[in-house]
Amino acid sequence: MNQVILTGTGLFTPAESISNEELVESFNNYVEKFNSENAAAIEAGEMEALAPSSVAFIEKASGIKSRYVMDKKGVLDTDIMCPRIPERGNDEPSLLAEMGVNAAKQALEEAQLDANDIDAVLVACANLQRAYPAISIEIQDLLGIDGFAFDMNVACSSATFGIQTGYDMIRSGSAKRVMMLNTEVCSGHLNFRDRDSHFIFGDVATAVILEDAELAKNKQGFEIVDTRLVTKFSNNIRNNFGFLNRTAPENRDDDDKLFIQEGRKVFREVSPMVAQLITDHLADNNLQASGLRRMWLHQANRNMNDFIAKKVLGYDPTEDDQPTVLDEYANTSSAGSIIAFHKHKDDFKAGEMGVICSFGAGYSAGSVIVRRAG
Ligand code: CO8
Repeated sequence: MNQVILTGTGLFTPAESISNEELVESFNNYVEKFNSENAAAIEAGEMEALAPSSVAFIEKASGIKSRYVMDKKGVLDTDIMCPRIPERGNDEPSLLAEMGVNAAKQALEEAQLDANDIDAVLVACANLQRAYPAISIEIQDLLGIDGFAFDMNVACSSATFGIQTGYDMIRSGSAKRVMMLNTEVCSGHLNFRDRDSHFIFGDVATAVILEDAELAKNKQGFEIVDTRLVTKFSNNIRNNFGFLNRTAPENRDDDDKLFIQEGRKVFREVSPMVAQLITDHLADNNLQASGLRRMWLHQANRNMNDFIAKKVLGYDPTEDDQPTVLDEYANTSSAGSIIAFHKHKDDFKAGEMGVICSFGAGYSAGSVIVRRAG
């Protein structure tokens, strides 16, 4: 089997950011307007008044302080509460492809590669903007890459599933160099009128380059030691958007055609599942948690990550053990663990080990053990 090394990462961050204060002000204006427009029905007990959101709740429950978005104005406009992103012509690059190309160029630079050195492109994400042609094939074309490309969706876990897919391809010899991208416009699938979830997500794109270690020019990369994936069906995080919606037009715009979740249940069920996955994965590789320099966890919830890291490490994790980016980026679905890795990997010394771990809808979770080369 060929050795595989991760030699570059890239991050595209949208220009606009929304603070909790701005988001809550907009939400509460909407609530006030709704309640006053429906005052008679609420008074008569025919309708429930909406409750306001709160900055203090959001920060305590999730750790999120702000999020980047592709369109701030539409999200904050109480008459719209949705990003407004003009449709592009078929001869223009799509939004996701454009974001992905931006992240890809950075990753190529770090890997000291040209686009035509790559022979497979994977887009692994939760929010694909169209059915086909694949966004990955469009990115392949925009960058001038030969070979092949395909899209895959394992919701928030997509990055580790994408890394394992690329790792397996390189180990078996079906590709030598793989580009794996996570392109997310989560704001397009978020119900900004839902108090329970309006604060959760943000937009971003990340990229990772995986190579056959013998070919790598960047010798300072991270060897992939091993990967492991797990899935278990659950309806607790769900989005029923899809091509069959038009066949039942009476339900086409219902809330379940956007992100919905039972957040408490997700927290309770997924956290132990992820801690067990990492613990078992380390043990099966004859590794101790004490040998880990860092964990780059999926960025959904600060308290969830503290729980997982404490369970794995056996003590309260520091910011250095388990860095947080969700305070600035919010939950960026598939991209979260890769943003954390991108921003917090350069201080690693040769031989130091870490775990990239993503988890989410499905349920699904993935663990990738890496060791700094060089
Ligand atoms: N402001 C003030 N109060 C609020 C608010 C608010 N905005 N929202 C809820 N409350 C209230 C509730 O009404 C409740 O009140 P009461 O106790 O009186 O009933 C109280 O606060 C507590 O509510 P919760 O129990 O819901 O609060 P939690 O402490 O559980 O926190 C979280 C809620 C933050 C959602 C938390 O449960 C969480 O983060 N869970 C994990 C979520 C998670 O990891 N999900 C993964 C989803 S990602 C994925 O895989 C899908 C990707 C798809 C991308 C789609 C893009 C859009």
